[in-house]
Amino acid sequence: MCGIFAYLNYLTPKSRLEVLDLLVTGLKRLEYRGYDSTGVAIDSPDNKNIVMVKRTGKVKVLEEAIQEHFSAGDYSEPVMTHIGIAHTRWATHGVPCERNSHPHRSDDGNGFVVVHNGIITNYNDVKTFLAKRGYEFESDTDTEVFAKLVHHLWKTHPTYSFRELVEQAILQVEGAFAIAVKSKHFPGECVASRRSSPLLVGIKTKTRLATDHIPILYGKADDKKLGPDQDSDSGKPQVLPRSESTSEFMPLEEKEVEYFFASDASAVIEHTNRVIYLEDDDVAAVRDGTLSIHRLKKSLDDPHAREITTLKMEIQQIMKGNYDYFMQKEIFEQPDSVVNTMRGRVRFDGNAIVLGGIKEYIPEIKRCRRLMLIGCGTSYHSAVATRQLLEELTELPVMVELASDFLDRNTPIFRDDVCFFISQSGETADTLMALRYCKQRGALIVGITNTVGSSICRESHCGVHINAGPEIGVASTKAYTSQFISLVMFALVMSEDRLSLQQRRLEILQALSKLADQIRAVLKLDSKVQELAKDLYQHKSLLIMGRGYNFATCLEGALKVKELTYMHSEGIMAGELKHGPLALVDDSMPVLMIVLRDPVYVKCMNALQQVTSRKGCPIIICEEGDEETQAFSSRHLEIPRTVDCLQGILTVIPMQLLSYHIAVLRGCDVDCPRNLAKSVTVE
Ligand code: UD2
Ligand code: GLU
Ligand code: MG
Repeated sequence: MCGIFAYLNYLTPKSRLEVLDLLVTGLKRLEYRGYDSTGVAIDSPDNKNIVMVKRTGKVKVLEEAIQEHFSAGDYSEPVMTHIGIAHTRWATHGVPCERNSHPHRSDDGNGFVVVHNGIITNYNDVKTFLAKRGYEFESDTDTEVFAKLVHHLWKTHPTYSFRELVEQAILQVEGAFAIAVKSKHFPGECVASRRSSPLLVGIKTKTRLATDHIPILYGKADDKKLGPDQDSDSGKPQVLPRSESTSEFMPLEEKEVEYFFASDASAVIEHTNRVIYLEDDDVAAVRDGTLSIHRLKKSLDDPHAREITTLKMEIQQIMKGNYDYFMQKEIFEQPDSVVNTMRGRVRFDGNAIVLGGIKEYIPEIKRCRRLMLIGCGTSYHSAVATRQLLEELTELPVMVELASDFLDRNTPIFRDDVCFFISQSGETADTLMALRYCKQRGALIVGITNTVGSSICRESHCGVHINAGPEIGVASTKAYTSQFISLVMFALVMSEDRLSLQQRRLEILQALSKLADQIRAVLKLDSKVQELAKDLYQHKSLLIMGRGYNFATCLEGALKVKELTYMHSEGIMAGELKHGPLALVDDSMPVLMIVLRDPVYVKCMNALQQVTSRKGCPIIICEEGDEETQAFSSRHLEIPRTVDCLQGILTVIPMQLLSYHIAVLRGCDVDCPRNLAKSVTVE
C-alpha cells in the first residue's frame, strides 16, 4: 500500500554510494504516501552478495543507518551496471519492525530479494506449501512467501529466466501487489509487476528514445495452482508450463540507459519525464539494459504496446496526482479502499466472510451480554452508522459511546461485555484510555484500526485491521467508509449460522459486491456538489437532517463541514425536528436532507414537508430517479440504490465532497484544518 522505488543503471557508471543516494531520495519523494518503516538492498562491493539495510520509522532514520553501515568497505567505486531496490512499508501483515521491513529475502544467501506493496491474500497457502519444502520464515509478512516462492521455482526450474521465475510466482499469488525483485543469480536484472497496486517504469537515456512504445509480449504459461498439497506426495516439483515469447521482440536500442521503478511519478520526475504506467498483470523485465513488457494471458482488448508517456508535471502536482489536496485524493480513493477492506475476507461467490483477526473469538462474542462500540469523532460515527445492523444481525444490545463521555460516566462494565474500540490511527488517547478501563474490568477488547502495530491494536485481545491504506488528510474520509464496512462484515460473521437471517445476509453481500462501482457513480456528482458549495459557502450555518440508517451521515457530514470550513453545522435527527430544531428553519437557513426509499422514507418525507412548509428550501439527497421526492426541491443529488444498511456509505460521500468544496471556496487549509491534528494522542 505504500512505496516502491528501484533504480537500475546499465552501462552508466555509478558508485554504490550514489545509488544509495538515489534510492533514499526516491523514498523521500514517496514519503507523503504514509509509511511506518523503510529498507534498501544493493550489491556488495565484491558483487557476491546483496546487502540490505532496514529501519522502522522515517526515511531519515534509514539514511543515517546507511551512512553508518556503508562508511567502511569500498562503496565508492563506480559500477557499470547495478540494480538497487528500496521500499517504504505501511504494515498490513505483521507489526512494523526491522524484521518485517522490506526487502524480504528468499534464503540466507539473499538469492532473491523482494519489495512489495499490497496484500497477498493466499500467502498462508503458499507458506504451507513452501514450509513443507523446508523453507523457514523469518518475518510475519505476506511478502516473504513471494521471495521464497521465486527461490523454490529457481531451484526446481534451473533453466528459467529471471522474468519467467517471477511470472510463475505471480501466477500463484492472489491479492493486490506491486513488486520489484532483484537477484544475486541474475546480476544487473530487475523484474517488476503489479496487480491493483500502482507501479511505473521511468526511462532515462542520453539521446532521445527511438520509440514511443514498448511492445507487449505474451507467454504461454497457464495458471495451474501450486495447491498446498498438490505435489507433496511424489515429492516431485510440479512442472509448470514455461512461457515462450520469441515473437516480434523490439528492444529499446539504447546503449546507456537508466531505469526507475516507482509507485508514482513523484519519485522519478527529477530524473526523467519518460515513463510507462504498467497495467495489471504486466511483467516488466530489464535484462542487458533492455526493457520488455510481458503478459501471461492474451485478452482481446489488450493493446499491442505500452506507451511511453512524457510527464509534464511538477513534483508537487504529481504527489497528489490529479488532485489538489490529499483529502480530495482520499475521497476519490474510496472505490479502491473499500475493496481493500474486504480483500481476502469476503468471498462473494461462496457468500462466506472470514475475519481472521476475530475468528477465534466469535463463539465468545456470541455469548456476550452486550456489544459496546467506543470511539471519537468520525470513528464514533462509524459505530452510529452500523448500530442498527449490528442489533439486527447479532440480536444483542448494542451501545454506542463517545470515549470521553464513557469515561466521565464511569460506565459499568462487566466481564461478559464485548467492547469495540474504533480508531484510524489506533493511538487516539481517549479511546485508548477507555480501552484500558474496560480491559481492567475483564471485558473482551476488540480493536478496529487502520494501523498495524498501533497501541489499540497491541492492547486489544483481537480485532480487525481496516486496511484502508494510509490516510494523510486530517479530516478522515476513506477510513470512515472502511470502518463502516469492517463493522458490517462483523455483523455478517455473527449471523452466519442464523437460518432466518440468510436472505438478509445475501442481500447485503450482493450489495457489498456492487459498492465500489456505486461509489464511483457517486463521485461523478463532484461538479454538481461543487455548484451547491458555491451556493452555500458564504452562509453561517448548514443543517443536515436525516434519520434511520442515514442519521450517522448527518453527524459525519456536519463534523466534516465544521472541521474543514469552520462554518457552523449540525447533524439533526429528523425525528427530533419538532422538538426544537424546526425553530431554526426559515427561508434563509441552508438545509440538507437525506430522503431515501428505506423503511423510514415516509417519516423523512414528513420532515421534508415540515421544512418546506416553513419556507425552507432544502438540498435533497435521494435515490436515482425518485421523482416524487425530487419534486420537493430544485436542488437534489441522486445516488444509486443499495441495501438500506449500506446507504450510509453512499450518502456520506456527497457530504465529504461538499465540505471539501466549501473549504476550498472559503480558502481553508483542507489537509490541515486549524487547531486539529491527525492523530489525537492527548486526552
Ligand atoms: C491477518 C494477519 C495476517 C495473516 C492473516 C491470515 C496481520 C496484520 N494480519 O489478517 O498476517 O495472518 O490474518 O489470513 O498480521 N488485531 C488486534 N487489534 C486490532 C486489529 C487487529 O488485536 O485493533 C489483531 C487481530 O486479532 C489479529 C491481527 O491483529 O490477530 C491481525 O488482524 P487483521 O485484521 O489484519 O487480520 P487478517 O485475518 O485480515
Ligand atoms: N503486505 C506487506 C507487508 O505488510 C506490504 C505492505 C505495504 O504495502 O507496504 O509487509
Ligand atoms: Mg491485539
